[in-house]
Amino acid sequence: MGDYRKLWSDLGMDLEKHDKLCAVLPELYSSVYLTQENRPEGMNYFNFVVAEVHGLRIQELDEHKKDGGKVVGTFCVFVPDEVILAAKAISVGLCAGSQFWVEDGEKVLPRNLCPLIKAFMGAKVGGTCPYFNSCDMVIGETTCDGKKKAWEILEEYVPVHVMDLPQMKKSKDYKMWEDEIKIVIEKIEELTGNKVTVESLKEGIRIANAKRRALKRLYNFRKLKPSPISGLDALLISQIAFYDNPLRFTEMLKALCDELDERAKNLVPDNSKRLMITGTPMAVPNWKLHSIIEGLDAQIVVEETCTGTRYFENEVSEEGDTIEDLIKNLADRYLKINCACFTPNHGRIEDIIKYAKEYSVDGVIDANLSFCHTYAIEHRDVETGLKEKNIPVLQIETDYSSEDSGQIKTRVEALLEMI
Ligand code: BJ8
Repeated sequence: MGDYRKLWSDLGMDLEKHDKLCAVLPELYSSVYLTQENRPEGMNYFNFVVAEVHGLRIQELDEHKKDGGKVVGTFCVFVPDEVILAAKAISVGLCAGSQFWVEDGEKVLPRNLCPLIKAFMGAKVGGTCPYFNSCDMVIGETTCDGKKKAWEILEEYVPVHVMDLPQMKKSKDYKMWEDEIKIVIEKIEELTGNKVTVESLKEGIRIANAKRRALKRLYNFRKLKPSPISGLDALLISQIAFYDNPLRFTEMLKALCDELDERAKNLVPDNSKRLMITGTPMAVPNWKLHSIIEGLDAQIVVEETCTGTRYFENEVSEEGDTIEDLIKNLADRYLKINCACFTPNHGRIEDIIKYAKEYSVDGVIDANLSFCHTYAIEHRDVETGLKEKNIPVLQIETDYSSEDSGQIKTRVEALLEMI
């Protein structure tokens, strides 16, 4: 990575603390990712993105801001990127996946809280995330209680707009979500000074749909036996989707998929077990479970998570002549996401069972971040649904620390022996 200290300092970051993060990340990445054998050539682009994660992309955000553009941070796959794109702003996903940020998060939040929330808060409070410090505004949402209350504290550090996400999917909730999308459009227009028009919103929809299509194509390769790409690599690509330039990301992913097309012609069957991960999102650089599991005789072939299928399934329709038509299309697509914050949430169990079949999985790991109550409670339904189909399931509740890695490995080994 080049020298970006001036840029980071201009962003008001704590350089000394940030140096500590920069010292551990490359080592972690190289031990988890670069030790994999026979990776597709197309992964070189994604290696490069990680190597420059706090460098080149931040410089791009800086140039965009110097040209009068705005940067908007998000934390949830319910926030419609299409609207941000339509106002010519850049959207970056700010969910954080490292234990490094947890300590600073705990300075303002209770310790017994989901590590994802503590980590994103710590990244801002400690001044160690250049993405956060590039944001002109962040968009929160009323999903779980932890996030909902965290916005009140985050507002002391950065302008926050909170979208009121319904918790049910009745017809009135669709109407409510349409209203929330209208409000966020106004907010973003106000921030950027750019009007969201039918044409610009359609363009935003096209860009987001193309990214979804490319991710879906990637996931389709994972249905093959064996998958021509590791679960670790697929996870990394999904994580990068949240902050890379969407047009470039889509092109690079398409190129990787073209390479996988070739690979798919010469697959050598193996006996590794095929697993699905379902549960809470894995924000970058949370590669903990994937690296433990794929270090054993198993391959993760699908993630029913927000850093997996929930991010790209279902496209937004481009049909319509008015902003209202397009807003309705957005609401319809986004409310198809099955997050445990909704009640009831039977659609998620149906999705899990559908994917288990489509990806020919031998077992499922229901992986939830500690203190995430909605997903923890929903485990019972996940287990019941899978048991009815005779699909083994293992529940793992964990955080970002490595203390329980040995124990997780033992439990996954036991699952693999059983299947
Ligand atoms: S759509 S999963 S991204 S809310 S922060 S709920 S892990 S306690 S992230 Fe999420 Fe949107 Fe739903 Fe997806 Fe639990 Fe932690 Fe809350 Fe979390």
